[in-house]
Amino acid sequence: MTEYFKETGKVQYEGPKSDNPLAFKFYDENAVIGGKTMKEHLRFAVAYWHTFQGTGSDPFGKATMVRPWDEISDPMELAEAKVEANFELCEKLGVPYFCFHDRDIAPEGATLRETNRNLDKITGLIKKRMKSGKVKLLWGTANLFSHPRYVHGASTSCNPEAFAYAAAQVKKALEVTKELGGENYVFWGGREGYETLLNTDMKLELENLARFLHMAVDYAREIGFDGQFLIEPKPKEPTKHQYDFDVASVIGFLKTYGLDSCFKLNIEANHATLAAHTFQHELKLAAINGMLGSVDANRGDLLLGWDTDQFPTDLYDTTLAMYEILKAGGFKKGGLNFDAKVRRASFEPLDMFYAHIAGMDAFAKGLKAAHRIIEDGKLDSFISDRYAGYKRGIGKKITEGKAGFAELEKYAMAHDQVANVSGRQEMLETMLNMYIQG
Ligand code: XUL
Ligand code: CO
Repeated sequence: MTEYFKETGKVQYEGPKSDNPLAFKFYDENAVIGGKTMKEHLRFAVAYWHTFQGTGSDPFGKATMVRPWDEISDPMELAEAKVEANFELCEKLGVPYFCFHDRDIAPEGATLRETNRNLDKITGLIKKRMKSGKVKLLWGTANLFSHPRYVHGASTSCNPEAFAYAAAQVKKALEVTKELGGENYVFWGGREGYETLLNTDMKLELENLARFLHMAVDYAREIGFDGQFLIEPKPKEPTKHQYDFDVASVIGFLKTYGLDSCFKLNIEANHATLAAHTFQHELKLAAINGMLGSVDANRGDLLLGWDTDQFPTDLYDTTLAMYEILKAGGFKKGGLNFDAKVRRASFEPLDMFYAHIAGMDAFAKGLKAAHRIIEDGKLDSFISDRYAGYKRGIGKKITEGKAGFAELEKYAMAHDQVANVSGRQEMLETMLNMYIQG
């Protein structure tokens, strides 16, 4: 078997004092935190698209990535090489999962039939490599946005032929995901949005999107796929307005069309910030609605208005994300998928290792800090004390639905000097710093 990443062996945990950039400082997969190992808590996944399909090209320049499979020109041979490279990378990093789009793992053929044959062949190869059980599939999805047939969208296209093709593609992607034991199936609305309402029937497009998702749910039942369906919100890019804008709009959409019991959300950090929310906001909103499914772990750049998909290294973000995830009971089927790419100038294969190690360590540190916050209980009790008024007197009547405007007016007439106490934001931010510093 070819070894693709010869510069690195299995990445080891060396602890916080190590200065070896190819070792973990905080991620010790067997360390137990709150009754679960770090590996069980964090459920890391490698994203096939960025890691094995990313070239470093941007609108201003060509590919820069130097990869050990660069010499292979036959598309199927290349796909096979990438399968081997994926398992080698995951095993060396100790990442237990990977995620893919159908078109990441196998090339399109001249016809849909040939494309499906390519996919079957690579699926067979992946299945063989998965036998050791070390690396599993967190989720599969279909790429319904790259090919020009999806120029007007897929399930929200004005063209029913594109709708039908997308249905055939998702049908096959569901079969492949099931075959590989995928724990979830993701819908990210690639081009499901619009550029201008001057040419768009928004009502029909939204209804068709809902019809499409119902068809997927029905088909999953038919074939016995019991993975979790996930929707990944994003407000813009590639379309000006994406229908799955943010957590709030997706929950509203799912409820409107009777899909809320079949879906949870896959929250991506950079998509949250593009929607002008924090990552924590999106996680919290999904969690309090019982819809926190999985996470695309990355980060954006506050100075840039697009999806930079950087590896997550901000400890405030990882701590607050893990705080929300732990408060929601931890991941069930979901995990932390590094939907992240190395920068264009980080073009050597070794950079892929540095990047994943950085992300894994940042989340391990975040997990530890979040666990301390919860164990300590000070933050939780601060919040519960802040709302304690709703546990007694008039507050209790409000939350129990026992007071209306007339009674509240009577109360306010008798208590018209409203007294408040400080929100103590700066004190709490200092506490957060202390938890992160450990
Ligand atoms: C695009 C994005 C996708 C989804 C899967 O911004 O995040 O890669 O995660 O289609
Ligand atoms: Co994503």
